[in-house]
Amino acid sequence: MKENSIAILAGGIGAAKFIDGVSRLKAFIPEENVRVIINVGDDSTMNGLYICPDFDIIAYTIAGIVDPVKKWGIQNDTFNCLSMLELYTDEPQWFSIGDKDFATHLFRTKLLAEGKTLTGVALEIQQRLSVRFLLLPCTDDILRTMIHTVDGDLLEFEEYFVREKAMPKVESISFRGNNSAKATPQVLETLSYSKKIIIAPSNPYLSIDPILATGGIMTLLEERKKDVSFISPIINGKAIKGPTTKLMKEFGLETSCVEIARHYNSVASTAFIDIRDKEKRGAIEQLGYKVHCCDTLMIDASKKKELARFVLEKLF
Ligand code: FO1
Repeated sequence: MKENSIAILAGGIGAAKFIDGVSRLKAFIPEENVRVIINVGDDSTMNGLYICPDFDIIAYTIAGIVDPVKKWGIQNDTFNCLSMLELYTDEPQWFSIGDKDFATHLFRTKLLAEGKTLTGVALEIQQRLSVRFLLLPCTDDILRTMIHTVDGDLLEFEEYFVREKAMPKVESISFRGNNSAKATPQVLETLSYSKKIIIAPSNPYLSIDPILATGGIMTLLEERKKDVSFISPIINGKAIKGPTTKLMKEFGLETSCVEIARHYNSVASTAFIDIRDKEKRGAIEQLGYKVHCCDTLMIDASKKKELARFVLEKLF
């Protein structure tokens, strides 16, 4: 891979914001030098269609068509198909898919039925959306994030996150398929040859761990630890979005960026934490990290661009 090439390990919305920031730095890093390794643990089949939420969120964001408020789904979408489905299925369609979004799932399901791999489908979709970063599912095998609640329920990711609004207390998380799910050759090549590897500010437990659980990835990152960095997904003990700190409390963990650093300690050696957590710098340095403090709260396009620029300038 070329000099300033990067591979970004990415989950949902937090990652999409950072990647969007990188996409606004074309002069700093050419698009062909940016590759994104995407979590597939949220994927599921609904109404007979194959849904890939993390891939779609990132693809729509980079293509500039993501819903600007929800940060998922397609902007200005309508929901006629969904309401007709509710009529037919006589049950609430709790996973809200818009009419334009349905086209992505129909197209993906058709290509998979024709024998294409998830990676092959991803390449078709990103080409048609004129996305010039290379977006790669972490595996072409089945890998599903499963939530074990303290009440003994076993939920698929979107059942937990959307249907139950991430309310159930979580006892543990497991990854159905991780004993057989293997990283694709494209992912292994990307993680072997990208100059730097960045773990995006996603939920470590729900979005990054499934990627690390994919056969071949953890070992590769451990070998390349000196070239791996993470961006903290929490600021001042609070998650910017989603259940990261709620999970940390339920797991009895300290809700701080220091705990995030502990979580990634075997695979990363550089930490980007928020300026509001600068007093945590010493504790993270004691874990062996090189630490940079910056404003990681990506409230608008310029903040996304600033964070991306800060990170890339520190890494190259
Ligand atoms: N998130 C919600 O909170 N409610 C939804 O109804 C919903 C629908 C949805 C449809 C397509 C898609 O790609 C994402 C969607 N999301 C929805 C977001 C998604 O559940 C999560 O943001 C990611 O899976 C987390 O990484």
